[in-house]
Amino acid sequence: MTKKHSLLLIFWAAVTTSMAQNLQLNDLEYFERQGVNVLVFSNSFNGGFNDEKNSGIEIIHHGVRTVQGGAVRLNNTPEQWDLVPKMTNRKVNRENSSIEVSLRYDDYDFDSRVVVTAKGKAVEIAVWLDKPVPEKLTGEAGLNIEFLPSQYWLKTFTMDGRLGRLPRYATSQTITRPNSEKPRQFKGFKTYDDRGTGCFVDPLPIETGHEIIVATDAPERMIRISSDDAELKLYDGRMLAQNGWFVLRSVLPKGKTGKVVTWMVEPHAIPNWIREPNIGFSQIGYIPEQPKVAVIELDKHDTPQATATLMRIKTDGTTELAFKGELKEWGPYFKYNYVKFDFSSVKQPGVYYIQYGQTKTNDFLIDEHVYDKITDATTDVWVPIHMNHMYVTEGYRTWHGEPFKEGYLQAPESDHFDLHSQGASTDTKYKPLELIPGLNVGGFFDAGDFDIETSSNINVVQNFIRTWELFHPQRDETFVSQEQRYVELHRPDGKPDILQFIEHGVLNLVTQAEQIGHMSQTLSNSVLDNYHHLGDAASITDGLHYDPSLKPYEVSADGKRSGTPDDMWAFTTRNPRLDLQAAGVFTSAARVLRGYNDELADRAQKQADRLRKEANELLSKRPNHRDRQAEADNDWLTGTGDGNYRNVARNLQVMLDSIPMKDAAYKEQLRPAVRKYAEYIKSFDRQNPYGVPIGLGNWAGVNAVLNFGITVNYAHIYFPDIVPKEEVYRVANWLYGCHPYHNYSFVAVVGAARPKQVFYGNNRADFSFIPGNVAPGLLFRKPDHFENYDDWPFLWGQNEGTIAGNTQYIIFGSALKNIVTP
Ligand SMILES: [Ca+2]
Ligand SMILES: [Ca+2]
Ligand SMILES: [Ca+2]
Repeated sequence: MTKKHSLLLIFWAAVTTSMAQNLQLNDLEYFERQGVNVLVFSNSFNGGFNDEKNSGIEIIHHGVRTVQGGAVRLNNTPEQWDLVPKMTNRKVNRENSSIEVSLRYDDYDFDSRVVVTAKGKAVEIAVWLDKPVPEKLTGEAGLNIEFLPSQYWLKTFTMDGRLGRLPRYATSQTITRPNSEKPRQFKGFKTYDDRGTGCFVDPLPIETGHEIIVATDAPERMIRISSDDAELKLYDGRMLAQNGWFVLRSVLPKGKTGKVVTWMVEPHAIPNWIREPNIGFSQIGYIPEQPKVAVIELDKHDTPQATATLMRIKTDGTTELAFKGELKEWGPYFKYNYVKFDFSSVKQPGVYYIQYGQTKTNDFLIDEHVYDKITDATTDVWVPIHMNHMYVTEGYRTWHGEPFKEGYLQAPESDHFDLHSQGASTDTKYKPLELIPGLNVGGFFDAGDFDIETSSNINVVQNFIRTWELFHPQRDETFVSQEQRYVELHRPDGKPDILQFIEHGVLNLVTQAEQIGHMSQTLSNSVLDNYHHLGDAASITDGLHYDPSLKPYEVSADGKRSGTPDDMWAFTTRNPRLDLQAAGVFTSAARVLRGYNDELADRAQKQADRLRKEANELLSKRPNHRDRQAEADNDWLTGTGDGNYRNVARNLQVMLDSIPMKDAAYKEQLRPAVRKYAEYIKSFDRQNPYGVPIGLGNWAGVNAVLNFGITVNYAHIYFPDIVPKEEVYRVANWLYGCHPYHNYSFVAVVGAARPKQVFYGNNRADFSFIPGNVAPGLLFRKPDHFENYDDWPFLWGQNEGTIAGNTQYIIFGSALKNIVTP
């Protein structure tokens, strides 16, 4: 090689290295350098729930999505129900290394463009206007970006050289302004109760200036943002809403067009940063005979080790090598690489941890009894806490008083929030806002909110009935008195808890059928300002009947009525398919409750017969269209078509469930379908390193994973020769820690060494959890990122437990316990 050539090579090597340090627009259409991803509307705002804190310009900083919400917004600190821009266009310009999005607010006929351009290690974010900001929005519309509080609180920052520290709790200052100045919120609803003042609260900035460096004390979080043409203002979004983020914004100037605001944003990158390996394993541990395979998630710049070790912690506290094994490569899945560590050969009961390179896991058990208590926290704690219309107490703590004592009003016509609506007709004998008597009885809170979602409550009762009929759990750890409307945890009362839960669910559903005439869509909040309630459920409403003849906040002389329109509503638009579902569950409930509560069993049977008859009549009047999906599903089972997996699994589940009621010939007929299902189970080993159906939706996929787990369990119970026992551990492994992002258990379950610490329960403002909860799990952010925050509970798509999902978990767990410890 000549000297000239080698110099050229050195020159090119230098250019490539410095290029590699710069942000590059990659094939997945985001800006990337090692340790930093800048996404520009890979995920756009969602119309159903508005600001889910998952959209706009986002930064994934050393593996954690710490910045989002970059967009033109209309508020200093946008709340969930503030308006979000609709993305009307997205253009990727590879020549300029830029991404341009067009944003529109229909409510204000306001269009803007945001152009993000790579400039060395930074991106320039610029707002362009073809027409000036509308009069109504001047001073309100601005370029915003949001920082995840749990990753930024207690970190230092400088603004134009002035020092500060981001606060752990929000205590900055606010002003009030006339409601007329507040930009419209979702469908015209209001997130706040102004207590008759006619004013809304607006936070004041913590700091203002032209250059901010956040997290000067934490290189993995440090970001420098500067603007020559606009003032930067730093706000604390938690002043208005506990799920708010730190917000940096620049108000768009009045009367200007063209490039109106320009920011330079430079996220610091730790040189040659490589993400620490995530060793996925079951935090609940393993029984000696089960397969034991850890899945190790590796940065794409990481070089896989050849081996990993399993260490045993002896009873004297010293450790010894239990097993050293070769790693098997699985390969890439989205942004990471995966290898597997199989230590199935280790069967000696004991306390262990896995060591891979420098990374050690926490310890876990290998023992016969690791699955014994997996449903106890859910049945003994989570479920009774979600019993509506009851006072619920545990030891010294009251979880909530008796909610909604004033009952439920007939909903007027409404295009509502939380995906609810009421049609023009009430479909009942009640006038809009008339009290429907008796509905404040029984039922379960939906999830992190407090409505009774009727179809979910039907699922809940079904799930309990299936659990009861299959396993007859006699567990009695809960005192339930319908007469006293009182529930006490950990106090046995001589009655199996599951029967009491079935009774509680049926009480609400049967009363709906009796009082409304059919099933409601939901019993839910009438006003948005109490829908986001965090605290005692009994304080959501004032407990007094709403009387429109009184002024708001005024109470009648007899103390029974108030002028505050906070009463809950029953949404009653008739849905005969929902009525049929209810009829089905009432029939099973009548069977189960017979001999336990005959009066309720009779009521359930009566409503089952009536609803079935009426629903079938209503449906027969509808135009008759063939159910093509059912046909396709059937084809799948008989091996002649593709079908849809979810339906197939559901249908197979129904067939498996009916085996005990049918003869041997029926069971034999199912063999081909179960064989096909067994192949289907195996197909997940090729789809992803974890071997379960991983969902990519806006709600992480735990329901699909649990459904899968339940069907696998039942297929094994009835056809162990086709679906062997080792298959039943797939879903358990996933739930209890063998999954991407981190290795914490998604279930706040008894026995797990490291459960998740925060969930989106109704106590989420305390960064806590309700024991026994199951998180939705890994939320997929386009184009290639899985996420489950364990320091920030507020994203429901990854952290909210639901009553239907958690009772589904009880079936899954009961079946698994039954299989592994007969
Ligand atoms: Ca709800
Ligand atoms: Ca009991
Ligand atoms: Ca009230």
